[in-house]
Amino acid sequence: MKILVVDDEPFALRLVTHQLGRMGFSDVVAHERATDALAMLQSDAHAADVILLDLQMPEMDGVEFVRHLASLRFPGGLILLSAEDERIIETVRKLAQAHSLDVLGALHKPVTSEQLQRLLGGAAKTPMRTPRTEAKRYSPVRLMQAIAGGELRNVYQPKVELGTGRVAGVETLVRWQHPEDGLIGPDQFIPLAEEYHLIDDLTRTMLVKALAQARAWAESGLDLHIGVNVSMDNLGALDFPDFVARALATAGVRPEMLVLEVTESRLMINTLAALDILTRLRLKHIGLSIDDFGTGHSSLAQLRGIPFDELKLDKGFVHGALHDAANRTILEANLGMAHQLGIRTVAEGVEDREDWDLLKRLGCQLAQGYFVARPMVGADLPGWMVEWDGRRAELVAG
Ligand code: G
Ligand code: G
Ligand code: MN
Repeated sequence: MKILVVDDEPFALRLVTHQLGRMGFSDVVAHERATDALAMLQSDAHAADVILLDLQMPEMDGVEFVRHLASLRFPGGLILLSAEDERIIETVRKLAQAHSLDVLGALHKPVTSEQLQRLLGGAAKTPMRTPRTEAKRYSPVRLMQAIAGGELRNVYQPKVELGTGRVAGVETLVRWQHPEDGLIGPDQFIPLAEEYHLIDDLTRTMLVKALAQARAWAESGLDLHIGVNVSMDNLGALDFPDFVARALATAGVRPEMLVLEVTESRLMINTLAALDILTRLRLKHIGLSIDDFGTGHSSLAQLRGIPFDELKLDKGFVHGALHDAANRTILEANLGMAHQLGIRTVAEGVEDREDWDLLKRLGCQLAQGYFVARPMVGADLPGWMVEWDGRRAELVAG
């Protein structure tokens, strides 16, 4: 295994190289200057299987180095080393992972041989990643055909009350059933739809289907809120509230049962129009939810300006929050604030029992996530509810 160590401190560099040598790693290259290490990788991205990277360096710091590694699509493993605060190391780790780098671990300096052994032992077992293939890019014309030709499908993910286990509603999520490529997730076509002004057609198509589904559930005795995602770009068409009102009337669904989940995915282009539209939706008693709350896109300023009645805590803060003091603090603060504003709270990304118990203890009202259920086709919901009834009692007790 070829190991590259990058650290501006000659002493630290010698120490780690020595530790690696004693552990039996002989193919070690050490660089005091990040630029030299980078030059080596630029000529051959496979020059190292694992990089041990110090974060605090004068010429080029670890964050810059990570950015260069990402643009080189470095396929090997990365171990971060730093004497900085744990939270700084964690942030760089997340950044590197977001760049799709294979982060083996992050260590606080000085590192012990045991720590190195553990991380490098793991690296030896997992083969090098093949560089990720770029997501396929569809043409706007193809997407337009898909929308018009009914290739988009709705799936539904339950939102349940943490206090009682009652199923309160669902969120509608779109999928593209592509005849050749199979099932495609929204990340691969929503941005395209926004860019080419197809999002209005897409949203309206989904909404009509979701309302028909809500009506069918209501007729079989299931009284469920139905959430539909709305992009900020939908809020430029001033007839949107009227369209929604007509669609509700046609389907025979009460406006109170619909919740539009708004994410600010791109910069708000026309703020005044958006405010006009959101306010008119509220006047029609349609529910408004602020989605992905806590991320850069959705923030406090919007809570003040727009009459939201539901707040969705972003999954990035939810899963694993029990073991992350910063995320727990953010959750508590946001829940307290929503409570004072009289806004219903939903935690997204509840993936395990620990997440469930924590959110319940913190007084969050609704939970959504893999722990409860994955998104499913509408016909599967009644069957899932039977199964859920079996799990429910135990989760609610205690
Ligand atoms: O479904 P997934 O599980 O992969 O959703 C990924 C993202 O796509 C989420 O942020 C969700 O809000 C968004 N999304 C899903 N369906 C729709 C939709 O119908 N319209 C819009 N605008 N976004 C959607
Ligand atoms: O609208 P939005 O981003 O918030 O939609 C929710 C997204 O999160 C969808 O892509 C959905 O498939 C996904 N999702 C739902 N439950 C979970 C979960 O428990 N964990 C994770 N990581 N993603 C989830
Ligand atoms: Mn959503």
